[in-house]
Amino acid sequence: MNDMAENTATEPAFPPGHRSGYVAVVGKPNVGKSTLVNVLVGHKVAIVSSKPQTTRRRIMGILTRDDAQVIFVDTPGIHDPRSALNQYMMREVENALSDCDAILFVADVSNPPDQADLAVMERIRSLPQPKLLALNKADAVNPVKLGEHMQLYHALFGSEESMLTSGIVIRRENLDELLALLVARLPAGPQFYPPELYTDQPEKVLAAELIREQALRFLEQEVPHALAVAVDQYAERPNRTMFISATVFVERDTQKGILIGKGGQMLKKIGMEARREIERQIDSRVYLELWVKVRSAWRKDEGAVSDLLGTAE
Ligand SMILES: Nc1nc2c(ncn2[C@@H]2O[C@H](COP(=O)(O)OP(=O)(O)O)[C@@H](O)[C@H]2O)c(=O)[nH]1
Ligand SMILES: [Mg+2]
Repeated sequence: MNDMAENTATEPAFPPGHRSGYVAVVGKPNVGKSTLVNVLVGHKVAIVSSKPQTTRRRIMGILTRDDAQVIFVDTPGIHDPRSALNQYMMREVENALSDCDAILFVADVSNPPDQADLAVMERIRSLPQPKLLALNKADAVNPVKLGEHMQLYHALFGSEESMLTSGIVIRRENLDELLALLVARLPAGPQFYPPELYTDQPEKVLAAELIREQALRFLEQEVPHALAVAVDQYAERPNRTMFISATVFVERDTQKGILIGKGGQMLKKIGMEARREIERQIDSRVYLELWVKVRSAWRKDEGAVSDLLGTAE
């Protein structure tokens, strides 16, 4: 017995050359961090929209290969914290940074670096972890400007820190190269998670996020920022149907009116699109029921924020 215990303790827990670690994905809002994580992981783990502040929590996306396990930690965009919600989001970024093995800084190369990119760089500059820059949205700029912007980002990032990569997520260009650069910067280590696991989010939470994604898609102005979604029931019913009942929270009666729409048309559209998307992601039939509630100024209320988004560690 003793011998066996000793044997297992001294045996390497992972094959030689295997690497693993956490990669914090940071950058200003709307540069394509979540899109990039989804593409690299090969599953939709984080919702994407053209509205800033779509990502509110840290979300893990796990990529398992024979030679490595890369755990991407998608984060809310780094921005100025004013409301309780914004403070919550910035804590999520800080937690991801304090707990990672490498940092992937994502920027939008279709625009030159601005104050917000500078703020991101200032935040990560002195951290000890290896850093990599991914320049996204290269499809959205002409070649001349692309070259100019790349130089500016290069200067901001500092060439001594890491090689510059231009990853065009939408065209899936340079992604293998980006991954190779990342993996090379991770320490030797075992698989931390079973290979079939690709996110830390329970299905129920993913469903709530997919509902919010569709609401973000169809709603404009101040409504997207005021949205929160909670799944109240998530249960398998006969005939392999998942029964999901969820509440969409807004902050004001006027927003509730917009969300429901004339004759309930808007809520119906959001519900239908969300149901389709959830069905695609969980590969099961879905019955989706949506409720709307007003919870006034929830974003300013710390208790309500942790209630609706979960408690930050
Ligand atoms: N043109 C272009 N748009 C992109 C690219 N990658 C992402 N986007 C879009 O940029 C917006 C923000 O993406 P998202 O991943 O939510 O950004 P995040 O806030 O940094 O997580 C979405 O509308 C995406 O479809 C890209 O490579 N090119
Ligand atoms: Mg995001």
